[in-house]
Amino acid sequence: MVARDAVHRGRWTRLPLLAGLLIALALSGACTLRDLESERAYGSARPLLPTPTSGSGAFEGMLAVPGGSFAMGHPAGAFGLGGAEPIHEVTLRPYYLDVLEVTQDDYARVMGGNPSSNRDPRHPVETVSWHDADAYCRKLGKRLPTEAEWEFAARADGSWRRIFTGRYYQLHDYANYSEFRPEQSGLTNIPFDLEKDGYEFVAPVKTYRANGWGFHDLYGNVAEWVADWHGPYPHRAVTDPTGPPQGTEKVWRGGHFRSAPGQTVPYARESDPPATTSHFVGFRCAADRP
Ligand SMILES: [Ca+2]
Ligand SMILES: [Ca+2]
Repeated sequence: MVARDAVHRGRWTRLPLLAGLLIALALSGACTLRDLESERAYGSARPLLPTPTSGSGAFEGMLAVPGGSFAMGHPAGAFGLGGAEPIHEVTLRPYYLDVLEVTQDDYARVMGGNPSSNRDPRHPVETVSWHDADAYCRKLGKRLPTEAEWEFAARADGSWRRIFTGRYYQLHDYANYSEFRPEQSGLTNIPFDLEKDGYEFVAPVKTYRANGWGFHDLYGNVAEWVADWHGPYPHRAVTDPTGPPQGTEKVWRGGHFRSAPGQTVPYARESDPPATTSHFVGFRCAADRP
C-alpha cells in the first residue's frame, strides 16, 4: 500500500514538470511568430527588414522587395475571414512587385482592349479573368505574385498594424473600401472606421497613401488576382510557397471598394474560378529578381 502510494505521488509530482515543459514549448513557438508579426512593427532588438528599392528598366514602376520571413495567415475562427489559418512562417526570396494596380491605360496599351465596366484610363483594370491577368503579366515578361508575396508586401514588415490599430487607425487614408457600418456588413467584432474615404465606387490608382513599403492600393480599390489555387495553408514553416498544384478557384486578395474595412486587411483570402470576371477584381504583376 505504501509502495503504491509512493508510486502515485511520484506520477503526480512529475505531471506539473511535464505540463510546464509542454507550455514552454508552445510559448516558444508562439513567441517566434509573434516576434515576426509585431515586434518589428513597433521596435525591438530584432533588426528590421530592408526597405524595398525602386526598380528600373524593365522593372520601372516596381519595387524590389527584400527576401525575409513573416507570419502568414490569421488565427482560426476569425469571423468572416475563413481559410486564413493557421498562422505559419513563410520565408521568401527577393522579388519585384508593381507599386500600383494595373490601370486600364496600361492594360489597353499591352492587350489592345479594355474590358473594364467602369471606364477611366486612370482607374485599375477590372472585369478581367485570372487568365487575362496572367496573360498580361506574361506578355511583359512578368508573372502574377504568389499569395505569399502579395501578403508579405501588404504586411510590409509589420508596419500595416499602424494603419489598423489604436488611435492611429486611419484606413481611410490608405484604402478605398466600403463605408458600410459594421452592423450592416455583419462584421461586428473587427476594427472599422466610419471616416469616409472619398469614393463610393472604384478610385483612380494612387489616390490613397502608400503602405509602409511604398505600395499603393494593396488594401481595397479593386481586389487582386494572385497566382495560387485556393487551398488550406500548411501547418509548418515553408519557403517560397506557390499554393496547391491544382484546384478549382484562384485566390484574390486585399478586399475592394465594396468590402467592409475589416476585410480590407493583409490576411483575408477570397477566391473564384479562374474564368470569373468581376467589376471589383483586378491585379498587379510581380517578377523574379535577377
Ligand atoms: Ca470607398
Ligand atoms: Ca487593391
